[in-house]
Amino acid sequence: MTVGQAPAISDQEVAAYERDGAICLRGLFDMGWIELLREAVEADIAAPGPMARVNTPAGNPGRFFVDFQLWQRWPGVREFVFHSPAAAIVARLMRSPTVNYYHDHLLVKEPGTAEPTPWHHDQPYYPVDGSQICSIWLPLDPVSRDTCVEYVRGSHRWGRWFAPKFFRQGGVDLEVKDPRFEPVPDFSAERERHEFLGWDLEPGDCIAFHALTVHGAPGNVSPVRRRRAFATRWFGADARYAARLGQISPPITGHGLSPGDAMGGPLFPRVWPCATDNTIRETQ
Ligand SMILES: O=C(O)CCC(=O)C(=O)O
Repeated sequence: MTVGQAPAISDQEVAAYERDGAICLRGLFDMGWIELLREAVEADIAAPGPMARVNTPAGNPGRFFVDFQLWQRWPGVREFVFHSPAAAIVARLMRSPTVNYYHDHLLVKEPGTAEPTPWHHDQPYYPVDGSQICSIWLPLDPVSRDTCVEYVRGSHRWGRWFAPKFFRQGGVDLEVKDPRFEPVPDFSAERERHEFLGWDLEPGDCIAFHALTVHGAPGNVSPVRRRRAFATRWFGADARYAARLGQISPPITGHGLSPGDAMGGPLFPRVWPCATDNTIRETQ
């Protein structure tokens, strides 16, 4: 497993992340990391955590399973958080001198799952302000473009905040009262108005995206292929704890932070710079 120096991320790739709000990075995670996560994911499906949910109604084909905070229960995931190339990747993309870990989100769509992931962006779910919040969406199975999460190019720069939805049954509103939030449009009906980004991915590839980039995903219509995705969320130096009016997700409590505090402490640990050398080289 590559704990040492990871492949380079170019200035052009950093600029593409900043411009588009989502970027595909090829082959940055070797199969050792993928196997470690697959093992943890199977253990988690067999013994889910307290926030796990099945978003497929009983009787429907397939199964859309989600869970959170695997890093707190499975040593392989903790190893990934602290020692994989992920922290260095997001430090480089966010141009941040430091990275703290936020949380993880497992999203498994078994073969034949019809439920889409509703259009949304992530930051309205979070009690966090700041522009340096980045996710890595890491598929543990091959994913084709027509099963991949799709991103609305540049939407992180619109200055709009859309009301969050639970993922169950294609999207159910959270109880939110924040006057900033507007209803999320049906972007599937606005194909002509926007550019949508999505990719064919192999295990080892990932998508890095900004917390305000609008995205959604189709079901997994493959009759045979699973779609196991492990998403991790990371803070840069400008992230601050913020009070939100209404529900947040995931509901992480016990951190002791007050509005305006930098994100940190044992629940949001510093992972970059780290003790091991997993520096991402800077190239032209
Ligand atoms: O995997 C999916 O279906 C959606 C992923 C997602 O919404 C996220 O990582 O924020």
